[in-house]
Amino acid sequence: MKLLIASDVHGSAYYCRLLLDRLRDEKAESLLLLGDTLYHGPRNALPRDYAPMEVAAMLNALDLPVCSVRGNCDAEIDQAVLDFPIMADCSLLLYGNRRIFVTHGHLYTPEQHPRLRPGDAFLFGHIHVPLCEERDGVLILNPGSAAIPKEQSPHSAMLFEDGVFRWLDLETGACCREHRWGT
Ligand SMILES: [Mn+2]
Repeated sequence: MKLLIASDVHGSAYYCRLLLDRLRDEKAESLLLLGDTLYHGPRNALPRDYAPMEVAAMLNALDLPVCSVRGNCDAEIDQAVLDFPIMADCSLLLYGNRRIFVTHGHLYTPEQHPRLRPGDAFLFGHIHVPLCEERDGVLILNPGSAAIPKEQSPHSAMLFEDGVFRWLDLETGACCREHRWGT
């Protein structure tokens, strides 16, 4: 399974298009979104080519499984225009005997989440900064933001395949970081 993981598209048609270019070029088999997909949010400046309905149309047209959790900027009306479920506050992915706890990051945080075992991972968005570090044996992961990166980070997303996480710069397609989680 090759999975593309992205967060915080915030209605940018430009960066959504780059994300789907990576999805195609990398031949990813599914797309996991970590929330804040359509609405820019009142505290953010408008991202490049802000066009929430164009983003919805691009995502709805994908011919592969799209999964998402709900971000703090995602509301019922966003769900009404998206063809895949976005309203869950968290979800779990199983990878062998490991669990990946998936959430946006405003309700559960790396500091506060249901107990995970060493070897599990906590995957979130929300802070718009890529992250890869281990805390108490739990791998803390963040793909960064596709549209509104913060702290001088690139517009980014993350690939997961065969126990390896790779961070991609959406504008160049280059891999900017890699973490081998093992099998
Ligand atoms: Mn956000």
